[in-house]
Amino acid sequence: MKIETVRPIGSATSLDECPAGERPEFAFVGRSNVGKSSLINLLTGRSGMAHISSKPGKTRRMHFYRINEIWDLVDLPGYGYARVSKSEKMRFNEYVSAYLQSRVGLKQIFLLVDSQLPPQEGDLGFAHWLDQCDLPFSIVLTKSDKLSGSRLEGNAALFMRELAELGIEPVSRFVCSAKAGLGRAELLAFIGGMLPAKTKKRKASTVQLGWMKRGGSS
Ligand SMILES: Nc1nc2c(ncn2[C@@H]2O[C@H](COP(=O)(O)OP(=O)(O)OP(=O)(O)O)[C@@H](O)[C@H]2O)c(=O)[nH]1
Ligand SMILES: [Mg+2]
Repeated sequence: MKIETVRPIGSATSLDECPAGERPEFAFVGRSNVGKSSLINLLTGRSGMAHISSKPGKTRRMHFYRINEIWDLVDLPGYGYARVSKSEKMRFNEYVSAYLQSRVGLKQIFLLVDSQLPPQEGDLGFAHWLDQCDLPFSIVLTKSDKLSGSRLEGNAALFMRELAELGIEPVSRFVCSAKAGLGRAELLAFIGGMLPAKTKKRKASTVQLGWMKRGGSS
């Protein structure tokens, strides 16, 4: 999929503030500092689109972007940031979980996991919660440039095994590096495959149906 246009369409810290969900939506979620905003910049090809920081907890609001006027991408605030107060954490959890559970157009949640780490309780817990809510999600292993291929595969396999032991089967699994530009084509192809058929195609089938109708009555 070629990214032609990207525009911010809003940000929110409550369900009421979210823009109307008029398009198929794809959300990026994961632990604070896992690389959500960096990956979104890689996908959109706009380096300054989502704010990146070396300090965790940078993204505090839910940020919505419209892509090619066809689909919406959502950058969610990270969970598990230790320096955020308990009450603020609860508020994050409230609006992120309310958002995830109520958007009808939400096609896929990308749960980002740091490929450098062994399976983390927080990530497994979040995957478990998504599974319990019956929400479709895929795993995206981030920062793959930081480790060797064998360590990467080892950590990835370990994470998927832990999920399997919990009876959880994600829709798909991706490996990405925002730094090395890896995983972009795969993710965009996956998203593209979930979008409705193009208007052009729909027009073609309408024409054919009209012709068939005429043919049938003569
Ligand atoms: N080496 C490497 N560093 C990365 C990669 N992706 C992100 N980073 C770094 O990780 C840090 C956090 O990246 P962000 O994209 O801000 O992470 P985030 O998940 O949006 O963080 P919050 O908004 O705090 O939840 C930054 O210092 C990035 O430069 C990657 O693929 N490789
Ligand atoms: Mg961020």
